[in-house]
Order: sequence, then structure tokens, then C-alpha cells
Amino acid sequence: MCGIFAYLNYNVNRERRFILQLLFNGLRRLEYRGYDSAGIAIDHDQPLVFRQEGNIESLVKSVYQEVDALGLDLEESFSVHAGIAHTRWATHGEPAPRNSHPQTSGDGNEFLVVHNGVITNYQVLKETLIRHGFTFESETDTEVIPKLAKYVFDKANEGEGSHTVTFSEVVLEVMRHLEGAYALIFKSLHYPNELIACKRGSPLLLGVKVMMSKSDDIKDCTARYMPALQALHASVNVSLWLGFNQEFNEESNSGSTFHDSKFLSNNDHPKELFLSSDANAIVEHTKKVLMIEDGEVVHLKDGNVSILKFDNDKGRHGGSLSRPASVQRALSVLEMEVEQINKGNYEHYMQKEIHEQPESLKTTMRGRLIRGGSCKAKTVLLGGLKDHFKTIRRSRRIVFIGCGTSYNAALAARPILDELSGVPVTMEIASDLLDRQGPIYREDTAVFVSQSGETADTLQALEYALENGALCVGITNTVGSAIARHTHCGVHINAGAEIGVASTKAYTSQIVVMAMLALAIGGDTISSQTRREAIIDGLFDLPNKVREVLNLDQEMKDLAKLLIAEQSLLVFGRGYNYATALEGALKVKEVALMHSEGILAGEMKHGPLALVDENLPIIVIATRDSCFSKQQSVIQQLHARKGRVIVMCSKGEAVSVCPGGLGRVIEVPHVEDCLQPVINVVPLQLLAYHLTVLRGYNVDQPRNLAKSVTTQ
Ligand code: UD2
Ligand code: GLU
Ligand code: MG
Repeated sequence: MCGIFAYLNYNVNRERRFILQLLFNGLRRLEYRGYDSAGIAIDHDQPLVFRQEGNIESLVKSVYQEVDALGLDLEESFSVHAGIAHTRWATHGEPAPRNSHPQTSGDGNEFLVVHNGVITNYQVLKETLIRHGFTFESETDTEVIPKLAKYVFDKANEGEGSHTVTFSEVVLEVMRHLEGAYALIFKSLHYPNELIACKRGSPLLLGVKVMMSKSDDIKDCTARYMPALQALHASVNVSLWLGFNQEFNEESNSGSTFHDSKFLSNNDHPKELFLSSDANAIVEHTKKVLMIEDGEVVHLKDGNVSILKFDNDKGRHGGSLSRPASVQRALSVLEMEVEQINKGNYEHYMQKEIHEQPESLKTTMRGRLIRGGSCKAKTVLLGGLKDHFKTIRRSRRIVFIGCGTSYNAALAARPILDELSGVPVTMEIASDLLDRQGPIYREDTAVFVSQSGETADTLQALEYALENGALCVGITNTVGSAIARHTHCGVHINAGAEIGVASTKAYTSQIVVMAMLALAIGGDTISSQTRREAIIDGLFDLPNKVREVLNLDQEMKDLAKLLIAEQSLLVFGRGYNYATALEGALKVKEVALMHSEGILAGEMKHGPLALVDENLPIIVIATRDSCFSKQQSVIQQLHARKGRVIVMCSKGEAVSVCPGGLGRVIEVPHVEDCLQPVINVVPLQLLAYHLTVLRGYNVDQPRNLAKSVTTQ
């Protein structure tokens, strides 16, 4: 959760003591959001950073001690000053001063950043920056941001005179490289008394308090300009305050990646500007608060507020940036390196994404699983839903809606949702719901699952559910996507960009998010406490178990060699692993271009048994859970018909699933039953991958398929 706060006074004198107190108070207002450490940055000869773990009061204490030790004058007055502050909820690296924010570009604090959220591609950026001579002091994902800013700034100034770039240009270049969720505030030695704020996915607000003349009290005088403001909102559809001679600064717009550049035109009226994660910390200063939108870059400079629009696509692919040639060159080198590191030693993205699942699952759970301890309970924290759990628990039904792999992920999590949520759970394939105009009611919670967040059918089903008044929850991997934006609330799965068309790491992260959702909706019911704690322990250990199951790579390659010329492959599953059968078959179908069906084992006698003979390969998922003995009986019946059976079972159980050593066995690590689908799908992903390569097809762009299906 965590919080960000900043205070910029312009043309009004403020003492250092006042500034410090104001920053601390801002943090105190954000305290309720939860945090484990905090920090601030203020000015002296160069920006000064103070960081401390623990509560705000321990930060306050340590700041005054350090100020004393440094001999800083608390009465020193600044007519303009930009201070930033942060409360941290650790996701990367333990709570400790070095991991607290502001994070820095290095000695001299040339660039400082406070950040809420998670940068999912920080690892490649870090490796690249290390190659360019940067050294890192923290374990945070955030540290790459100020360092990248310094890299961009230095390149821009190489041999072309100083300050060829503006602060906002530096930040826009940095944003181009960031993936994940963030709200950010930048402060820099090179741009004194300026601040830049931007966001994608995390909340961030701007507050403005203007006074008419230096002798006036500072007050919220925007009300006097409301008519002008309203007219302007209507005409340009952009929410910002305008000063007195509003005009747009088109100049800074030309040829750049800025979509719009709206500019609060120059006026020297004394003012105070605030940035915060939450209106709570601003309302005591001004009632005029603006919600910053995803992709907006807010630049506070010389008493002006300009709002630029960051266009990611334009930036990545367009060559028409108005940036100096040296930056242009440096950045394309950087981009190429990042790209190269990105694929690593893997031949295909699908392969890489399968193998990075231990990491992506960890990132999905970062900051959301509480390990418990002496005074804290083991629990789950889904910040994006916490204000909505009451409504969800009271709803009449929870309806999961998705297509393809995302639907399968919801199906995999359904048993645990059934068990823990206390609310009836139903499933809908988005297109089918629309075809039937199926029932969705005001009392329903509708959960939309989509990797891209742009899946056309799911998006249309979302519109339909919104019209019908349901509470709409999103589970998406893409921050700022249509589904993330249009749902009332939701969870970002934070699995990192998925490039291979066949979804792999997003599937396992989706299941984990929905298992956490079940735990969170279930709340702290005493009767299920032991069960919940076992699942939480299982989640903590899951990345290790996934690493273990990935050791089956060669074995699955050997199996793929055996199956290379087959026409068809059946996969039987039930209970927790019915979804695994569907998803395994879907992978084989979509990339290996081989007919494959996932079959509910309980339905075997009602048709599929007719297909069984010595030739048709059948994978039966029979890992240890409450359906195990039923699956043993399925295996026996298949053997009785001379079926060509391949069994997936828990480690050490080969004998009990294949009496007499009949058939082939895939042994996988055993985990908590509801998490077993995360493990079991991995060998099937590997099988599909190797089958595809051996059959000579394109792994990352299978025939006829697109990564996100945005048309119907
Ligand atoms: C925050 C951080 C996350 C991690 C986590 C640790 C952000 C954006 N996220 O996640 O990176 O640090 O804390 O606890 O800073 N939302 C929708 N629809 C969707 C998905 C999300 O409305 O499909 C909303 C959600 O209700 C919330 C916001 O987007 O208001 C961010 O969602 P989140 O899952 O990133 O939030 P959270 O607090 O778990
Ligand atoms: N991911 C960042 C960190 O671990 C920011 C966490 C936060 O949102 O407070 O430092
Ligand atoms: Mg898909």
C-alpha cells in the first residue's frame, strides 16, 4: 500500500522547520495505509536524504538528530523549496534505511525518486545499468529509476553543452523503460525547485493553493475561478487548474512524444503545491485536488503546473522524438541491450516465460503475503480490494468471467474459492455469457480475468455487467489496460510482460492471485484458520516447488519426441486439476498445432472411453488429493482397454498409480491440494513447448493466433 507525499512552496517564504513538519504531517495522514519504513528529501547545498525503518515518529526523531549533527539551520527560510516524502511497504528488500525511499542515483543525489508499486522489469534494467558502471546499494526495484534518470541525463549532456534536456524529457525517457505499476515523484540536483510526478496504476493527486499577492494569506482561491475552470474542462476535457491567463504551451509539445501538453501559464502568485497518494494528506491545505491520470506527467516548475501526456507506443516505436542525438543514440543502445538481456539464453519467449515462473510468482505475491510472527497473524493483503471485501462477502454470487487460459485459471481456483469464500461461485466464458445474455445482477460480484486486460469478449462482458449494476473486479497483468480501468477495483497480477502468445506465467500468477483472493474473502474465520495457514505456507514455498518441477524439462522433451507424430492427445483431470487438463490441452493445441482435448475424468464413461485404444496417448493427472482414488480407478479402466497411458503423479507414488510398472510416469512435487494446479501445468507447458519446436512450428507466434484477442 504505502504512500507518497510532496510539498513545493513557490514565492512564499517557508522555514526549514516548517517544511519538515509539513512533510512529516503528510506522512502521518498516510500512515493508515500501512508501511514499514519511511523517508524524506529536502534541500541544502544539495538534496539531503533521510531514511529510517519503523514508524513515522522514528523517522522524525532520526531526522532531527541528523539535522543537528549536520548543523543545519532549522530557521533558514526558502522562498521556493521542493520536498518529497514516502512511506514504504516493502516488496523488494527488507525494511531497512538503505531500502527506504527516496532512492537515489548515487553520490550527490543527482536524482531522487519516491515510488509506490512494483517495477516488474527492474532486473534487466539493473543488469544493464550495472554494465554501464552503476553500483546499486539497495535490493529495491525502485533504485533503477533514479539511476536510469542519471543515465539519460548524462547522455544528453555528453558533448552538447549542458542542460539540453528538460526535467520532464528525462522522466519521459525513464518511463519508456518501466514496466509494472507505479506512482513516482522525482526530485533532482540538476533541476532545483522542480518536481515531476507521474503514475501508472497507483493513485496520485495534486493539490494547489494559490494566494493573490504576497501579502495575502495563502488560501484556496480557486473557487473564484471556477467558471473559467469549468468552461475549460468542458472544452479541452483535461482536468487541471488554470491560472489567470490560461494557455497551452504548444512549443514544448512539438515533435515530442507528448500527446497533450497543458500548461498552467506563468504567474508569480505565491502558491503551495502538494502531491499525495491520498486526498487525506492534502485536504487540510486545500480543497482543490486533482486526480492525476495514468500516463500523465505533472511538472511543477517556476510556479507553473504543466501536465504532459505520456504515449508509450509512440515513444517506443516513433523515431520523431525531440531529443538530442546523443540521447537518441544512447537510448537505442540501452533498448537493444535490455532487449537482449530480456530474452536471456532462451531461444523463445515462451520457453523463457515458462522458466521464469519461480520469479514471476514471487513478484505476484510480493507485499501481499504476510508471514506472521510473534504478534502478526499469517494473512493476505490485497490492497486493491480492501475497501470492497464487505460488499464481496455480502454478494449473492461471485461470477468469474474470462476466455481461454484466463478462464482456465479461474476454473483452477474455483474449488478453493468454493471452500473458503462462503459465497456461491459460478463460471462464465465471456462470449457464452454474451450470447445468452445470461443473468448478472446488482447483488453479484463479477470478476473479470484477462492477462492483457484488453480481451474483447471479456471487455464486452464487463460493459454488460456494469450495465446490470454488479460490483466488477478485475484480475489483470496489464496496468492501465481497459479492464483495469473500467472495473471498480481489482488486483494486478504483476507477472511481468508476457510476450509469447501462449500464456504460461500469467496463468500460474492468475491462479495464485485467485487463491489469495479466496483467503482474503474468507477473512479470519476461526474454523478455517489451520487450512488458511497451510495454504499461506504453501504459497511461500511455491516458487521453490516450481523450480523443482522445471527440472522435468529434459524428461518432457523426451516425451515430446515420442509424441511428435501423433494426431491427437487427451488429458484427463478432475477436481483441482480439471482446469489443468483443459489448460494443458489448450497449450498443445495452440502452439504444437496438434489436436488435444482436456477431459473431465468423471465424464470418461459418458463418451470419451470409446476413443481409447493402443495408439491414442492419454495423460492422466493423478496427483495426491481427495480425488486420488477415483483417478486410480480411471487409470485401471484405461489399462483394461489397453490404453496408452501417461500418468502425472506426486513424487514417490509411481507404484501406486502404475501397478506392475505399466505406462510412463511424470512425477511432480507435492504441494497443498489447491496449489497443485500451479505445479501440474508446468510439465504440460514444457511438453507443448518441445512438441512445437520438434514439429518445426513457430512457438511465439502460433498460426492464426494473436497475443490479445481484441476483436470479436
Ligand atoms: C500495491 C502495488 C503493488 C504492490 C502491492 C504490495 C500499485 C499499483 N500496486 O498493490 O505493485 O506493491 O501494493 O502490497 O501501487 N485495479 C482495478 N482493476 C484491475 C486491477 C487493479 O480496478 O483489474 C485497481 C485496484 O483496485 C487498486 C489499483 O488498481 O485500486 C492497484 O491495484 P493493485 O493490485 O496493484 O493494488 P495493490 O494495493 O495490491
Ligand atoms: N517496490 C518498492 C520497494 O519495495 C516500493 C514499495 C512501496 O510501494 O512502498 O521499495
Ligand atoms: Mg490467450
